[in-house]
Amino acid sequence: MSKQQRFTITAALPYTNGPVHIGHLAGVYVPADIYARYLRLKGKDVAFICGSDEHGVPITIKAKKEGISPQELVDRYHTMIGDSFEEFGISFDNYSRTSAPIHHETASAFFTQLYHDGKFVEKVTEQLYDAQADQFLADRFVVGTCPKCGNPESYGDQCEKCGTSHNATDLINPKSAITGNQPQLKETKHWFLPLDEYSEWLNQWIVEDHATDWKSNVVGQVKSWITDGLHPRAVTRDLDWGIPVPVKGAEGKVLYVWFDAPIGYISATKEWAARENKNWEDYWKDEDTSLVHFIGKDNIVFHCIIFPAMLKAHGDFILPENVPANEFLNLEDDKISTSRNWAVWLHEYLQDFPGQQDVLRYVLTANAPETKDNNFTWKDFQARNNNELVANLGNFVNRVVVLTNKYYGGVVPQPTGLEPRDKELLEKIKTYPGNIGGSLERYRFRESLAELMHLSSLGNRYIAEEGLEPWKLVKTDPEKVQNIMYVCLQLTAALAVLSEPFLPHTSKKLRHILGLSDSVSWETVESEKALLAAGHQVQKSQLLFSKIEDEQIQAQLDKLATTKANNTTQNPKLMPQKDETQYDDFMKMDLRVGEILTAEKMPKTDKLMVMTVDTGIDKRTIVSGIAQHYKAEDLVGRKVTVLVNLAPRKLRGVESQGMILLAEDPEGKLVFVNPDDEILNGATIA
Ligand code: B3M
Ligand code: ZN
Repeated sequence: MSKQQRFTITAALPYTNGPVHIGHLAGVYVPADIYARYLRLKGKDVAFICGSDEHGVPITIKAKKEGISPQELVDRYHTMIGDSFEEFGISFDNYSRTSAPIHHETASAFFTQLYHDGKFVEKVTEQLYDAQADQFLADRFVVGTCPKCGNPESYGDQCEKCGTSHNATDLINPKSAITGNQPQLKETKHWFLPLDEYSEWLNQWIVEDHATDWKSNVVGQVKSWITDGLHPRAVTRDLDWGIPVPVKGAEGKVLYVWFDAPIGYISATKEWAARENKNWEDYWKDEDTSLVHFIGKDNIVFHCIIFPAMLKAHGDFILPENVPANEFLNLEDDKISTSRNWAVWLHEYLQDFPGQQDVLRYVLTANAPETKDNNFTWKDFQARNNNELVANLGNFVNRVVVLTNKYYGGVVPQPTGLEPRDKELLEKIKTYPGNIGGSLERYRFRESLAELMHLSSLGNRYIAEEGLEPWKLVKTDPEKVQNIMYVCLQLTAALAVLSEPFLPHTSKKLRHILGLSDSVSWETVESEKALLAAGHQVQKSQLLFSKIEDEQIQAQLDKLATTKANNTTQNPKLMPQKDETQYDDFMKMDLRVGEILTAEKMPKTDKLMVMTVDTGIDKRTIVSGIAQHYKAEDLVGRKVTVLVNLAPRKLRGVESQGMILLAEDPEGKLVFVNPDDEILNGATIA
């Protein structure tokens, strides 16, 4: 197989600690999907690979905050992210996950080979350690000042401000993200990949050899890191969530998430190949395969320095042909932020704009942060839909199909001697696949989408040219109208094919309306063949796009305004809202009105109060940490809310058979949550 026939296309594996938002889509998934769809249309052999990145500290932190296990957290988001990608039309050949056994095996084997080949440096070094939490502070467990740019909130492994990747011990004034304490140094053994040894090779391969064909933001960043000097990077961590380090003497250690995650591309390809009866090695070991990584700019160091160094050290794998990293997308002039809930979440968009996936795909591509950070606004979203998709593309297609039905009962008319103007347009159509494809092959997605829309504009101009409008000419010169409609139908068919990478749902609908055979491909549009032969029957028209009204946009703006108001007025110390829960899960809790019958402070403790509570169903013992807030004698006779079906647990030897609900403010003040009015003990609460 010659080069440029087989492609392995990867899209950054999303972390499963939250849903996907428009920033992720614009930066990574939409361009990657356009590229994959385009290559498939060109008849290439494509493996489009992604999956959930389920290890790493942010996942542990979030799970801890919610009081659930990391596995429960990643299960929830893996399903949610996978489902929304599918509904949105991201056409992964495989969406896998790094908790899959095949990934654990693949990543372990990769590490083991490098270990046996002596590619690591094994070192006992002093690492940051939080004595109170009894834990080493890797990656996001530690925050401090970035040694490069001075950002006071850099993480242990990477500064989000300047993108630099560093070791946690490089941070100035480090603080534990768990307790806020200043960490100590404690000795521990780790395995380091000596990146400095790859410096010269990386410089030659990226900075020199790809100086012109890779994006300048990518080459520029790589060059600056190499100039600053590459250092050995630990690829193992003292953590309990991740892939165990598969060597003796490494108990309690796991692979660094950025060591295992990119190997996830390989594991996901293996999983897919096994399912599809293909040979995965063709996609990762054959020099004729083009490997392309789609990522956001914060991932450049990992895909252009660390992962290539790993692949090189291993020796069996191909290296990326390109890493077309995008810049960031802002939302209404403010940085997208998961913690501040400043985002348009994909799953919410799909709910709020059902069936309108392609509108968002369109806007995110037209406005993609390709060479600089860009801004998404709801007004622009509405304007692009109404003025471009509805008024240009939708309008042209609708006119053509409606008139074909009106004049010819939906049958493509026979041309009656095409005039130069008609022939010129037919010739012009054939140049579009090359232009659109040429831009796509250079990763210029905005430019290629503009080309597509240009073709539709040409159609609109042609059909509405002074004196030639079919609706005027049909009475006086019906033969000429046959020519015009024939040409318009060819152009519409070309739009159906060429829009597929960008607007797959629309393309499918349009192909159906036109009854376009599956064999009509990208190449057919370039060829001499008619896309719709005279005599071919088309269906009735269906609207491809509909106007988005001001109210819909206002509703989105209101939602953001509420977020902003909450962010500014809210007590910053308040706990952020927990993740959504399901009705059924909530209904599993049996909450009742109860009454405290007796209360006694537990001896030798400050906080614990032992009470007998009448739950209506029974009288039982409940232990609660309220002794610093209430006196025993003030409790008797109080109505309280009790979670009665909580599994019993022992507190200082006394079994507590339920939980009394309490409200707690950021200062730690506790008060009972109790009904205002007199109500029967045992009354249910929901
Ligand atoms: N999980 C995405 C991120 O940094 C990260 C990508 C991994 S790709 C191997 O948000
Ligand atoms: Zn920095």
